[in-house]
Amino acid sequence: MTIEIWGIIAAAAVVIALIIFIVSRSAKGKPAGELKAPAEPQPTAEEVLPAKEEPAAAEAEPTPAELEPVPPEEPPAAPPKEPVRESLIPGVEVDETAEREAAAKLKEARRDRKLKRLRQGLAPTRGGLIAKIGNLFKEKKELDPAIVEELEETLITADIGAKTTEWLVSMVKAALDKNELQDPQAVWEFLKEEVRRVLSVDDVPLALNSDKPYTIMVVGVNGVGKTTTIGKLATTWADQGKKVVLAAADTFRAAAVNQLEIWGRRANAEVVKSKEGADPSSVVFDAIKKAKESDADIVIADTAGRLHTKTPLMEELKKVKRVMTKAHDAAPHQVLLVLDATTGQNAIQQVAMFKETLDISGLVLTKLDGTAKGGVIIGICHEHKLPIRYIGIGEAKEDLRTFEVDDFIEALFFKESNSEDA
Ligand SMILES: Nc1nc2c(ncn2[C@@H]2O[C@H](COP(=O)(O)OP(=O)(O)O)[C@@H](O)[C@H]2O)c(=O)[nH]1
Ligand SMILES: [Mg+2]
Repeated sequence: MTIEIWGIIAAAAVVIALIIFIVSRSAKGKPAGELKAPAEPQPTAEEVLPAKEEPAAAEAEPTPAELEPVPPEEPPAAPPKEPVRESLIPGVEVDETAEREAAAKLKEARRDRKLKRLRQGLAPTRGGLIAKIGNLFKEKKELDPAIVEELEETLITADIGAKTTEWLVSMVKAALDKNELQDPQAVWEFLKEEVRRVLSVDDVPLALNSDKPYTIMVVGVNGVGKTTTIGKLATTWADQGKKVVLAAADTFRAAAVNQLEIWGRRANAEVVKSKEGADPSSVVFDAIKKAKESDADIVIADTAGRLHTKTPLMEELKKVKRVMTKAHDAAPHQVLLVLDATTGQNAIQQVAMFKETLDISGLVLTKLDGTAKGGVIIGICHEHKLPIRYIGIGEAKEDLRTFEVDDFIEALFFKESNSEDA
């Protein structure tokens, strides 16, 4: 029994030893734990996929990277750039100064051109009135009592108006009596300064940004240049970034509306209009309403200038003005009266006529380029004490100028002998 048990045990031991031997041989060199390795090929495969994607991504990148080959090449290119920049840095400072100087020169050149153009525009008037006054003094080295009479004659024939002539002559006489003027040149300078004083009426620019919309009513008799002035103002302001609405309140003639529409297109400005013969005040009301809705900066109302019709012009204009105030409390901010310089003293009477019914806030004197009667500006300002806001010295947009008294005086009293350009 014992022998049998020991035999079984020995046989079992041999079998176990054999199994261990076989197993250990089949799993040669590998730790037993790695039998679970079959699970690992999956991560390995997963690792491959990203590895495959990576090259793909790397391939996708090459496109930008293809452009980037330049940068790797650029670094070598950059260093040469830096030295160039470095060498430019001192140059840049020099350039800035040069640029500033060039800009100043350009500005001066522009101003010279502007003044020259103004002198050219005023040439007919200068050739008339001012040349006559100049000649009066040129031949005389000493003051002659007859000079006052001659001056009076010259002024009276120069469309300055009787009142203004009388006043200027009395001023010269008084200065002569006080021995303040020693020679003809001094009389010339005295006149120039008196004219400057007369023309310096409240010389402030329109406060376009003071309210929105800023509203301007433009009035004047037919043909003086209202629509043209409005068109020039609208294009100038549009160029400055302002949004302008035009009210075609000269409903009397269809042509007037068309003319305004042409300017409106140039200025990219909305033109509010109605049927021919419609009530002008309703057009202006609509224009202000539209300007408010569209957040426009400026409204300019063109009006009719006929004098002899069923509806009296002044009554109609008064109504337009009233309705403007209804549409916007502060409206109209300006009532500009346009005058044609070629009409001479007639323009002085027109101011009186319009002033009676409308609160005129400023004047526009057009067509100075085409008349020797521009001296009327002195009469207008002396008699009516109203500021000249703009002057017209031609038909182009830039020929409507903000009135600047000093430039105007220099251009008007410019002595032809000073230069060949005027
Ligand atoms: N030479 C010149 N012509 C002007 C000037 N202003 C307006 N005009 C011309 O005068 C004419 C009448 O102008 P318009 O605007 O229709 O006058 P409105 O009837 O008052 O609207 C037009 O032929 C304009 O071109 C100016 O400053 N110089
Ligand atoms: Mg017109």
